Amino acid sequence: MGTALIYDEEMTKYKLLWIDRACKIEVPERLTVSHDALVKTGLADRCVAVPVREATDADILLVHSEEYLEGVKKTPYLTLEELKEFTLQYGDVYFHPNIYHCAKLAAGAALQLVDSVMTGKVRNGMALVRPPGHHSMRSAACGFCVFNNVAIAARYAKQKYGIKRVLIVDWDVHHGQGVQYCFEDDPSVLYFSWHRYEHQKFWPQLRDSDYDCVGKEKGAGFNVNVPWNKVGMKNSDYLSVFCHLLLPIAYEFSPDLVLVCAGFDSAIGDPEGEMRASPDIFAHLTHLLMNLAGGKLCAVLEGGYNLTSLHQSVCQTVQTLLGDPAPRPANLDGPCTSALESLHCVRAAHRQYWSCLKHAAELPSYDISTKRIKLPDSEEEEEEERQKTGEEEKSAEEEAWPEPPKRFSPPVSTALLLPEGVACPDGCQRFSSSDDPVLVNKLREKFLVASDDDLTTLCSLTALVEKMEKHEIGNGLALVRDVSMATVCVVQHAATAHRDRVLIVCVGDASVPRKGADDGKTLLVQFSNKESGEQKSKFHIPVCLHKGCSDVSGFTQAVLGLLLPLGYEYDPSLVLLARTPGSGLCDAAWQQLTGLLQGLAQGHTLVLMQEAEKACVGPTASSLLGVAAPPLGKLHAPLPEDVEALERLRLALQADWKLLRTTAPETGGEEH
Ligand code: Q9C
Ligand code: ZN
Repeated sequence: MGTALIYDEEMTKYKLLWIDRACKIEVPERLTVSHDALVKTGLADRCVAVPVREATDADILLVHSEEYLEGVKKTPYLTLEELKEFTLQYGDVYFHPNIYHCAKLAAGAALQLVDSVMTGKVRNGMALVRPPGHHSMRSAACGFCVFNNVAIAARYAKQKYGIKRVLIVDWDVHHGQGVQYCFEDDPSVLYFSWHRYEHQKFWPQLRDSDYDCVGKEKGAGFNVNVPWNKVGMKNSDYLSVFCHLLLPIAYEFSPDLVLVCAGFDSAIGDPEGEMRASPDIFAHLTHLLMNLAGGKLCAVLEGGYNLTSLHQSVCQTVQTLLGDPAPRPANLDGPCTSALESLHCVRAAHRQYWSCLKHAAELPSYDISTKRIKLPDSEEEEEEERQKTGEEEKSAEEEAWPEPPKRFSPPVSTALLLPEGVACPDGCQRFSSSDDPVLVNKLREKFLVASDDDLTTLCSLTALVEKMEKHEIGNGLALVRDVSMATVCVVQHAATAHRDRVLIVCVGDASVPRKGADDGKTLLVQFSNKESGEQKSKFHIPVCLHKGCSDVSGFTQAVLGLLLPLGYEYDPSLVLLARTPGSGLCDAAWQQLTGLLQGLAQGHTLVLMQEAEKACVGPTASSLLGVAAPPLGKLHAPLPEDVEALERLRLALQADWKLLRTTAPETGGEEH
């Protein structure tokens, strides 16, 4: 199943017709450079081109008032002076004789995307649109937005397809207040937004954008705001919020559809956002959402004003939607203090609504720098303030950043090493290697108890890992007699062949000897129900769940809040996922794990399963091929003893692993 790309040149055919400092960045080239880049990289060709359509009055009225629609309808016939006048009612937006037409196409594009995904024509997709939508309100244009494309799409999807829950992820650097206002009392639409806030000093300067605006009445808990109080947020800050806030809530919510307000002004180089996340972070943000809602994800362009960072980010997003492995994320040096303060506050504000956050710390008692500041009351005061703080008109300093790393999509996606008589699922390659007698002898010396059959398997495994190193094969699955022996063999091979780091994830009680293995070349995370006593090393992390992995909620919590951040910070070049019988893990949770882990190590995951687990070959192979895992359903509260144990573990490890932090150090320093 493919990826839809929706674009129409018509949406480049309006522009700012007068001088307006606030609006001059919203240019037609935003769309042309994005689309050109998709064409030039060959990504556009790999997508299913879906035509736009005009949203109908009925579509638009799902969100907007009749008076407002009627007003906008007249704009094509206004003179320049009248257009300026019309524009003046609203903030930071401009009108043009062709913008009504484009706004109908933008909203219609979002609806076409929803239709393509909901009818199963494609798995997911992206719509490149202008004007953007998330600031526009029931009766007002705002922030370059005319109609609220994504809000309309959410209402439309619920109405037309009868779906119960929609998740809207707004990773644009501005707060989509229009989306918030539309759904703030509606528990069926969960709205998440992070945004530059600076204690309410940044546009749109709303009290409503702060972390304590959690939704109203029945919708309380279904509006999640992450205010950034400093500029310069980086990859670590974004990933921390995903792992410790958005994903746990999203999995608990269990959406039927994910809509993304995909603005890229949150990337480095953007003059509005002034953040420092690299364009390739969007590959990870996208990937991390792709196993929700059975993979039904619709991304709709919002902001993004640095043309270079914009097209790079768009390509990263689309390439990930197409299923190509994400590049290894760079510079994950942990979240900054200000980001941690924000994260802490949001988690505290939402702990009463989400069982995954029950254990989150309460609001910080120290003098939080997230306190709101007094806004200047008048423009004169504002000017005074500016002079005091020496804030000059910022010269558009051109920031340089490296091109996003090359993304490999190996000629063979998934190779399986299966005993004779076990069928190879469609789409995978059955892996066979001829025995290399020299290697067999070497292995025989190391594995004295190995049978001839075992040695053949180990030999093939070694060859498989080598092909993964060379990016000839993406990922693999081996069904073996002895998972522990196979794990040791792969790790030993990986250690000698210049593999820098291997993340070993064990589900069940495979015993992996750790003698002299705490040199950082491997990180072992083991899920089981065996109490293991003291934490011994930062590179050996036993995760004990009372019912093993059979409690899906506890397991999911451990994967999202512990394994993923550890994995991202460790940044392995290979992930070994070993599974032994009796783990109690259901197929859906296993597939979620397999899917999520492929965001690491450029998708190089090698799954090792005991022969007795052969019923699981099909589901595993499908996850490795990039098919979205089935939803886990709405999650109940995890066992309190598991939550406590996980929290203890996280606290114990956060000195060594910065991505595990969810609160700022008490000093609340000013430094980044
Ligand atoms: N420098 C979108 O990204 N101007 N809209 C703010 C403060 C309005 C952004 C001025 C920015 C609107 C969709
Ligand atoms: Zn924006």
